[in-house]
Amino acid sequence: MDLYYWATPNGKKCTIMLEECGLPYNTIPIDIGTGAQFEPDFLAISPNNKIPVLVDPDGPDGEPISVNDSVAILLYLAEKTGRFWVSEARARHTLMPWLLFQAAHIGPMLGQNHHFRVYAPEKLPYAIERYTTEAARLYGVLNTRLETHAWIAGDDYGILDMATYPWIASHERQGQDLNDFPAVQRWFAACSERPAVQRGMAVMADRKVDPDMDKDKWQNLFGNQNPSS
Ligand SMILES: N[C@@H](CCC(=O)N[C@@H](CS)C(=O)NCC(=O)O)C(=O)O
Repeated sequence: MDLYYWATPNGKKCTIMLEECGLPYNTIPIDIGTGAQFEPDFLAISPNNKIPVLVDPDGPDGEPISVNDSVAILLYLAEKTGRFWVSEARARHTLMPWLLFQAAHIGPMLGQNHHFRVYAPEKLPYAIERYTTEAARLYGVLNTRLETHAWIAGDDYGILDMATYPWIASHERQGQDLNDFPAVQRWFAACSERPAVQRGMAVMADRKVDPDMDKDKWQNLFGNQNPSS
């Protein structure tokens, strides 16, 4: 399988899952700082010009398939391998809202928080305050869940933990102190101990987005422009 990747939280979710499943994979770097996400070949498999994308030569019908979006990739791999998934209906309907909580809240809000705290050329107090407060609220929601459950979905470690962990890994840059969220801290330590999580987080770690990127890179990533148009 080929994973089109850059070392960001959404990319790392997938390397963690591939490592957890013991699946062989190639990582194909898509340098989102140089605008590689806008190249026509990449847009053909990623219409929203984002990493990650997984290309599996052996899709469900035996034909190649490409899957874009990190959560869709986690679900794809869980279905393909039968691992880190819950087949029982009640457990699945408990997992899905939390998976959407990750996709719709944890990722986008912590991403915006990160943007205004780290990458914005102008430090806007209103935006920093808004997203840091929202991040703290989300950490609180997670903390309440983890006070009564070992893992986010319940008793078992799974794709929900893999989806959330790489975002929480940047807690300091999001202005959050894990001492304020003891259950998240306990869960974070438990995830961190897993060898597959360590391997997944380390993939191309030297290729992460540089907070001190130059103007061109900044424009590619945040300028809302398609450099190829
Ligand atoms: N919902 C998508 C979001 C993916 C996403 O935001 N990818 C970022 C890196 S983490 C990206 O490719 N950014 C490039 C750009 O916006 O031009 C997912 O979970 O995969």
